[in-house]
Amino acid sequence: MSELDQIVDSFEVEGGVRQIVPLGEGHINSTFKVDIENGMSAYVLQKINHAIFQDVDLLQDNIKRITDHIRAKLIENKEADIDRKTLTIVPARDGKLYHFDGENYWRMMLLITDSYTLDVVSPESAYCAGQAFGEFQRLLSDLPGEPLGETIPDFHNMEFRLKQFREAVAADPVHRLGQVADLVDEIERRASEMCICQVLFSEGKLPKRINHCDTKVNNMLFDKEGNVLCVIDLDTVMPGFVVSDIGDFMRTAGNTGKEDDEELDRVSFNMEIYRAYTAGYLEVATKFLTPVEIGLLPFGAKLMTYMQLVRFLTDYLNGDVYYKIHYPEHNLQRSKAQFKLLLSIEDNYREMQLFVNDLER
Ligand code: ADP
Ligand code: GN1
Ligand code: MG
Repeated sequence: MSELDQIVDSFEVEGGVRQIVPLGEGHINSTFKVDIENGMSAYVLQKINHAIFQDVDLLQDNIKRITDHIRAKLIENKEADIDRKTLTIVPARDGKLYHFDGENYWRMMLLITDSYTLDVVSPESAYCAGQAFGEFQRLLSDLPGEPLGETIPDFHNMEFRLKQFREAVAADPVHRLGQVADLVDEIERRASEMCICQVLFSEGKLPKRINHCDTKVNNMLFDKEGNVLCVIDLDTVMPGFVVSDIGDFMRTAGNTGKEDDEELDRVSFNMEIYRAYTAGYLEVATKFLTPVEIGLLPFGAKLMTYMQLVRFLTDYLNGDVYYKIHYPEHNLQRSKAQFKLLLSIEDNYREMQLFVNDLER
């Protein structure tokens, strides 16, 4: 029995393993597809990045609460095909929501069959994605019990991310600062504008709500017609500002190039995707957002692209300790591509604001 087979065997899985293959493009966890001999079921096995998610009990308890709550609502609404519309945790044989093998933490879920992740979406799919992330927030707005804990403290706190960045700049532990002085200046020039959410929050003008906090386009499963099936990657669902969830989708699906594109000319902001996603999101979310939150939606795209630039560049300066990289200068290339996207968002900003104003009228 291979090591991975043994891990699978510690979960409530029926039947023998046929094959285990890597799945997806995530930067944090290691994900595998597990096919079972009977061909009836398939699973997703994940090695949790324990250096990043340090409280695995909190992490898995959060996901259980979230998925149980969404499942109950889907049942109440008499939805069909519920196992493809929300994640289902497969418990370990000892009843726990994860398995610890002495070194690593593992978890299992049902694989959502006939589902796809997309890197490039049509405006129609972006519209559906906007509705789906709005609906995700709406469904979780009455989650009973204690507020969800922060699985990564200060995850989308811009002031905190800038503090980490400045520490990396000051320490320059692997002597890369000389190469990125221009990018450091560009970040500092925009720093106070980018901390506006923290300021509004401290003045009581901006609420926190349960957000997904990682609305990358590949954290959503689509069916083959391009309709949204299920929101996945629930590790970072926690209280935050709604600008996060509008912004990260724009940053990924709204980029005409790739997140780490080596050809910067391919990177620009796609206004068609912006309009479609914003319209879909607002169709659902207008009911619960405040005017201040609605006014900040275009800012979300700018903020999350800027925050990602700061996070990638911090990791580059620190010697690539956080994100998985596929070649030595990967985090630098990611930073350059995010900066190019940020410039394009800034060019389109006025039009983005007008679009939201017009929708609201
Ligand atoms: P990471 O945190 O590393 O991004 P994800 O939870 O997003 O990990 O999973 C990585 C990829 O695995 C996803 O982008 C998706 O392609 C695939 N995936 C994850 N969960 C499922 C699932 N339940 N059914 C089908 N595919 C899944
Ligand atoms: C990570 O896990 P994944 O690949 O969906 C990261 C996000 C970043 C993203 C950048 C826990 O997301 O915050 O925005 O990479 N997740 C964590 O692509 O840090
Ligand atoms: Mg993911």
